[in-house]
Parts: sequence; C-alpha cells; structure tokens
Amino acid sequence: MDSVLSKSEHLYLPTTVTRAAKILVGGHFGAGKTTLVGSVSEIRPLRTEEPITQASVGIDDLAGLPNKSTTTVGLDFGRITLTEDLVLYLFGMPGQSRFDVLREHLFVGALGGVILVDTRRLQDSDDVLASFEERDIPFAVVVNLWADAPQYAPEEIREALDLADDVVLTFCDARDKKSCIRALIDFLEYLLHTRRLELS
Ligand SMILES: Nc1nc2c(ncn2[C@@H]2O[C@H](COP(=O)(O)OP(=O)(O)OP(=O)(O)O)[C@@H](O)[C@H]2O)c(=O)[nH]1
Ligand SMILES: [Mg+2]
Repeated sequence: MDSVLSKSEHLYLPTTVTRAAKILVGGHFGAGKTTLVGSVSEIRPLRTEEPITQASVGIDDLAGLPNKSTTTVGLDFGRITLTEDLVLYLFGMPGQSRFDVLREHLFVGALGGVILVDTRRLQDSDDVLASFEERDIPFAVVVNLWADAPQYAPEEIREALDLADDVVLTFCDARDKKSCIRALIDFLEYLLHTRRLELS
C-alpha cells in the first residue's frame, strides 16, 4: 500500500478501481479533521467552513488553537485511491454536538472511521468514541501530535480513553500527508484483518 505515497494528484478515478469505502474522519472540536482530509485528498476537498464568531464564546474551546478562525458546519469530503483497486471516500465530521443530526446522516454506509484526538483535550473525545461504539462502527484512534501537547505513551492514551485492546491506536501530524496516509493504512489493515473489508 506504500505506493500511494508517491502517486501524483489526479482528478479522475483510475479505471482499475473496483472497490470503494466510505471512511469517516471524526473527533472533537479542533482535533484537525478538516486539516487531515485536506492533507490526504487527491481531489480538491469539499469544505464547509464558517467563521467562528462571538456566539461560540464559552461553547467552542479555542485554547491551544491560536490559528483557528473557522469551524466545519457541514462536512469535509475528500478522496484517496489507496491501491490500484481501492478508493476511499473520506467524510470529515463536524466536531460539535450541536451538529449531531448531521453526524447521524454521515454514519450511514460508513465502513469505519478514524477518530482524531488532541492530547491536550483527551476528555473531549468521549462523545465521539461513544457514538461509534453505539453504532458498532469500527474505528481507529489517531493522535494528532501538536508540538506543545503533552506526550503520553500509547498505553496511557489507551487507558485514558478506555480503548478496547483491539482498537488501532496510531499517531499523525494532520498537516503531513505521509503520516496521515500511514494512519489510514493501519486502519485499513485492521479492517482487512477482521474481514470487514475484502480486496478482490
Ligand atoms: N500546530 C498544529 N496545528 C494544527 C494541526 N492540525 C491542525 N492544526 C491547525 O489547528 C486548527 C484546527 O484544525 P481543523 O482542521 O480546523 O480542526 P477540525 O477538527 O476540523 O475542527 P472543527 O471542524 O471545527 O471541529 C487549524 O488552524 C489547523 O491549521 C497540527 O497537527 N499541528
Ligand atoms: Mg473541521
């Protein structure tokens, strides 16, 4: 699957593609979902960003996010052809619970999801993790590493998030395409291993 890292961007789906999977990119407010979809997408991502206004003061916690001026109010959409025959359609979810109705729709038909977390606000991930667990939708947890964030050992993160032993836990920098693709591949390998995904 590493060959995807050297592929140039392309607009049209290769004719060799026979399988498509809908993969969600979830996570709490400001975890880096929109950034990740933009980093890996081979097409110009669809974004639904709106400016953060005074109305969100006290609701959306901007601590540690000095450059964040917008928030996703709908979804992010991107695409990546991972192997000759497999394409992933990535759906970035909105981060706040006030968009629960939208998130509900995004779950439909999803094969699984990667849930981004920021170690500066691990406790904010509980709702998102629960929403995947309740629907029995497989997920991986991907820690978006920020330079000034506390660094924890994987076991500490597992314990803090109360993750089951078989949940894939990986790390990335949401701005870095290579690390994000690596995280997606780790999750895909888990889906293959557990036979939730089969390649022809
Ligand atoms: N330093 C650093 N900044 C990041 C990283 N990931 C994202 N950012 C920045 O952090 C901010 C938040 O990222 P977004 O991608 O908007 O986060 P989101 O999860 O989509 O946010 P919502 O849709 O509002 O929930 C943006 O200003 C990004 O440029 C990272 O890994 N390191
Ligand atoms: Mg977003």
